[in-house]
Order: sequence, then C-alpha cells, then structure tokens
Amino acid sequence: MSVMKIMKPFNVVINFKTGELSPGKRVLRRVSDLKPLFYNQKAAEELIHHDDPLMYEVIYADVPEEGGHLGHCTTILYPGRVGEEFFFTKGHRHEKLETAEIYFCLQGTGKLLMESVEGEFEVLDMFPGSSSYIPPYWSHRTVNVGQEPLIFYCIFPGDAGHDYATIERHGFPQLVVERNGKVQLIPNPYWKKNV
Ligand code: M6P
Ligand code: ZN
Repeated sequence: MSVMKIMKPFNVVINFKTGELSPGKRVLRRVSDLKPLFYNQKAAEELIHHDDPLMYEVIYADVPEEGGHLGHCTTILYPGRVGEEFFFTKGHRHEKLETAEIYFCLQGTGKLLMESVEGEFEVLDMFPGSSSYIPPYWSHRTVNVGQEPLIFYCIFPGDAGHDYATIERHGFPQLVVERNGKVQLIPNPYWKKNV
C-alpha cells in the first residue's frame, strides 16, 4: 500500500510561442545570479552595473518534490552574450544522481551541454521538435546560440533535486562562444574534472 497522498489530476497550459506555463511558479535569473560562472568576469561586472539583464525564466508546474511525481517546467532562455559567451543556464546535476530528464524544444536554437560523473562530455543540438534525453549521472546546461529566445519544456522525477555547487566548482569542459560571427565550442581553461 502506497503512503503517498492521492492528489487530483490537473492540466497546465503551455504557450509554445512564448513558453508561458499556466498556472506556474516563475523563477527569474539575471546575470548577477550567475556571476561566478562566466569566463569573462569583467564583462559580467559591466553588464551587472549597466542593467543586469534578465538571462532566463523558468516556470514550474506545482508538483510535490517527491519520488513518484514528475516535475515539469518551461524555460525561456533569452538571446545575449557575456563577453564572447552566449547566455546559458546555471547548469546542475541532480542531487539524486540516478535520475534522468527530458528537454523538449519548442522554439529557438540551442546547445545542450552535458558532462557525466566520469568526465565524459556530450553536446546535443536543440531546435523546435528536438527531444533530448539526459540520462542519469549527467550534469546539464543549456546555451542559446540563436537570435530568438530558446524555449523548452522539461520533465524530471519530482525528487531529483538541483545540485548547483558542483558546477560552480568544476565548470563545464567547454565554453560556447561567438567568434568571427560563428558559434564555437572552445576548451574551458578553468574546467576541473570531477574526481
Ligand atoms: C530546466 C530544468 C529545470 C531547471 C532549468 C534551469 O528547465 O532542468 O529543473 O531549473 O532548466 O536550469 P538551472 O536550474 O540549471 O538554472
Ligand atoms: Zn535537471
């Protein structure tokens, strides 16, 4: 016999063009919220002092953060750069490492960076209709490499949790930058392999 509380089924409505998810709980992230993560700290400081731009919004459906449930949300990652680096999400791995996630892209163009706990690195393209499977044990970060907002829908186990500290310490193996008008992935000199 399950000890879970029986809850009522419910709908949320997602606007595929804007990423609005309703009803939902919105979290906003500005450049200042990601400050230590940028390669070019001076460029980040300048942006923060100027108008501290909004980088992305996440809108979460109201689901208990418990095993058995499925958390789901939309993310709206705006176009922009900090120095050469395209706007990205903080990136995290799951506190409960053995949990997966799906990112379904609705609008825009992005890169999904992933690093396994063993230090393998993978990148998937995100485009309208792409559905990316992030297996257990992989950290994940999204990067908007286009001119429009990158909008995607995510589904993850309710008890997955977000571990941000590991990414803050180690970074990702590669940076996504614009150089000579092109999107390029370059080695991150500050990356520390997970051990
Ligand atoms: C996706 C999901 C969310 C996550 C969001 C932003 O929508 O993975 O759980 O919160 O991206 O990413 P981050 O939490 O790394 O800033
Ligand atoms: Zn996740």
